[in-house]
Amino acid sequence: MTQQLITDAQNTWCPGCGNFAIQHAIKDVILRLESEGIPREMIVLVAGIGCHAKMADYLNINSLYTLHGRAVSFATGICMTNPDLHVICCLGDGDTYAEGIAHLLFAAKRNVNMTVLVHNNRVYGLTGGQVTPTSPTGYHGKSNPYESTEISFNPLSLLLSAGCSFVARGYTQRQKELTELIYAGIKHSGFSCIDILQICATFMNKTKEYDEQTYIPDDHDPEDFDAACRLVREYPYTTSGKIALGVVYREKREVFHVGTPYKQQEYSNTELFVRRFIDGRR
Ligand SMILES: Cc1ncc(C[n+]2csc(CCOP(=O)(O)OP(=O)(O)O)c2C)c(N)n1
Ligand code: SF4
Ligand SMILES: [Mg+2]
Repeated sequence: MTQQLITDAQNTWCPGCGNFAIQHAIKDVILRLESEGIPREMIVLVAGIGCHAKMADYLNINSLYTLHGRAVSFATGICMTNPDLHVICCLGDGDTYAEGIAHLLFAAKRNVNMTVLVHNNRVYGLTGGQVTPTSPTGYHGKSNPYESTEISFNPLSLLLSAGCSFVARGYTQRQKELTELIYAGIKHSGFSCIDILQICATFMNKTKEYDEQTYIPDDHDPEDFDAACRLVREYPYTTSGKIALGVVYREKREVFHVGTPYKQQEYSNTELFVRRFIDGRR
């Protein structure tokens, strides 16, 4: 069963790439869901474009490659068409925090029922290590002739501001905890986003820094929004500092489309759905 989930497609990730840890964490979560009675046919993997996106080839589940930056839009369509599916997005930091940032924030605001895993290696990996919105200040990538002077986005702060109902951070060298986070994200009702500090062995190997700086807070209450805001400010992705892992924030909120004003029942009745649009235009 386990072997069947990893396809026999030729794997072209570099040796030591953190994507392997994410692949195996997802595999373990799928097996756990299956043991709970959720068949893999009810899971859809939506991938962006980049090294991370090869997950669509390497995991044997329903999956699709989309357009760079637009995966969340595709995923939203899937969620709205069949709300019974569990939708997991494997996205890059370039993908999500640059071209796709508007889609990410609006899906968070709307609380669309999907789980977004950001493979945050802090470079455009597939195209050769260029600067992304979360590349550290001072990074000398292939797209800049000198060291970058820009500050990073703090993606967790952005997500909290956008109203994301489940915000978490994982690390590829802590696979057991990462697996638990992915499971919790999928179980969350609404939009869950896990920023995964992913080792890029070729262009951004921050293993030493992350090993030394990551920790799991023992007294953080993920239902306390102010505490979550304070926690994510500890590490603004620009300077070094303590890096908290785990669920930063979670809240129960109405899920987009399943709740009012869009009733699931009406969506499944195409004629009624179209009629509502026509009536609404009069
Ligand atoms: C609309 C569009 N813009 C740019 C590209 C070129 N492109 C393909 S992959 C990629 C980098 C992906 O980086 P990231 O999303 O961080 O994923 P990683 O490779 O690091 O996993 C870029 C810029 C593209 N294919 N389509
Ligand atoms: S370039 Fe980086 S992210 Fe891409 S496969 Fe190699 S190690 Fe992984
Ligand atoms: Mg990247």
